[in-house]
Formats: sequence, C-alpha cells, structure tokens
Amino acid sequence: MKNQKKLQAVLFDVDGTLADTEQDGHRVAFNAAFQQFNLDWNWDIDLYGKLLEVTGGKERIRYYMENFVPTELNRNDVTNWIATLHKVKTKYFESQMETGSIPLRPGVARLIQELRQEKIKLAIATTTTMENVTSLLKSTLGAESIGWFDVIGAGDIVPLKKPAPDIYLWVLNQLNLPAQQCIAIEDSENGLKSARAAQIPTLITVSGYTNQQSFDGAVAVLSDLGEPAKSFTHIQGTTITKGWIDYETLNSLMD
Ligand code: XBP
Ligand code: MG
Repeated sequence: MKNQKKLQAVLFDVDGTLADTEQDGHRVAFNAAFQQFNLDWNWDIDLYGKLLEVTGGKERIRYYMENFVPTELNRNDVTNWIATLHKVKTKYFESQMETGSIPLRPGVARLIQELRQEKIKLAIATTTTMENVTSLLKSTLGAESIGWFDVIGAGDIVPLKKPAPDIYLWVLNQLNLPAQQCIAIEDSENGLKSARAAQIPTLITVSGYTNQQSFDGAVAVLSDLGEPAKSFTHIQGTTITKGWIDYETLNSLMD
C-alpha cells in the first residue's frame, strides 16, 4: 500500500532511549543521596538492574525498603522522608548531567533534527522527574532544545507510572492526536507495555539493562537508531532496509 504519510508525532522515552542514563547516571545519583543520608545502602550494577523493574525513583526506593531493609519503613512520615531523599538524588543527577558525561545514544540527535525539519511534532513520555529531562536536554542538545518538544510528560504528572498507559495517554491528549498517527520510541518492556496500552505503535532500541526483555507487540526491535556511517542491528519485527532510522523509515512503519 502507498505510504499514507500518517506520522504526525514521535514520542520519545528518556532513560535508556535518548541516553544510557541508568547505570552511570541514576544509579550513581541514588547511591550519592544514600551516602548523604548516612545510609549504608549500595545499589550495585546487578541489583539496580533488578530494581529497574519498578519504574520511578521514589517507587524504587520504597520497593527496596520493603524488600531489603523493611525496618527502615518504621521511620516517621516515611513517604515524606522518601520524597526528601529522592529530591537529593535528583540534585545529584542534575549536577552529573551538567558535566556532560552522558551522551545521547546513536542517531538520536540526527533524528530529532530531521523530524523538526519535516515539521513532525516531538514529545517526551517518561517516568523520570522533569528536572532530569531538562538537564539531559540542556547538556546534550543545548538549552533551546527544551522548546523543540511540543509536549513533555514527565514524573508525577500522572498518578500511575509505566507500564500503566497514563503518561502516553496524557501526552496524546496534550498533542490532540490519535495514537495511530504517532510512534513511540522506547527501550524497555515496561515502556513498551505502557505505549501499547495506549495503542501507540512502538519502536524499541534496546539498552544495556533491557536487551534480554520481551518485546512482543513492538513494530521492530533494534540495537539503536543507527547512523548512515554505522547501521543498527535488527533484532526482531519489521525488516527495515535502511541501516538507520529517519523520518522516511518511521513513516513507512506506520503503513
Ligand atoms: C525510567 C525510570 C526512572 C529513572 C529514575 O523509566 O524508571 O524512574 O530510573 O527517575 P522509563 P526518577 O525510561 O521507562 O521512563 O528518580 O526521577 O523517578
Ligand atoms: Mg526507558
């Protein structure tokens, strides 16, 4: 069938999709906050991989407490205490982003620029805190890049985090577009479930922590978005003849 040019908006996840922020970004920031609070908690690389099943930093801290240090739950006003600890974690994450130590993943900057030229709407749908999104965008694409996104849906703006569809439904509503005219780019099973529950076609670029997850229901699963000089590896789903994702390939995935 002839390409119907249905694509109107691309919805990007942040952590693991725009950049590999988890292992050397969020994990390190959590540990720094724990140290500042004199907690002897240490989230090593393996443990953090397991904790990532729980999306959202505050939710992840609570889950850790429930399963690993349950007596800590007896603190006064534990919900508030977690929120304060998490605020400190966010500060650490932001200052780490300011150092520019975490780059965008292959093809991300190229694709964003191309979609802007094609006047395709750009949006973000993430469980991460808004300050983390803006600090990452600032350090990688420059402060003005925040304005390139028509909608940024982040953190606690919706009550239920991924894999619930809430954040994607919120972004679709703000964009005033039907799911079928959008594509989501995600790196995780929780992200895929969230986007699919909102009926949005979803392309997966796997990341270090997610490459063993299950991605049934994705349009395609790739190693990354690829660059003309360095093709992605195709893992599952629709065959894409070009070695990099651009506006034309995304649009053809909508057929
Ligand atoms: C990302 C997350 C986030 C970050 C931490 O999931 O789960 O919770 O790990 O962010 P996704 P906060 O990529 O699917 O959006 O600490 O700011 O919550
Ligand atoms: Mg992600």
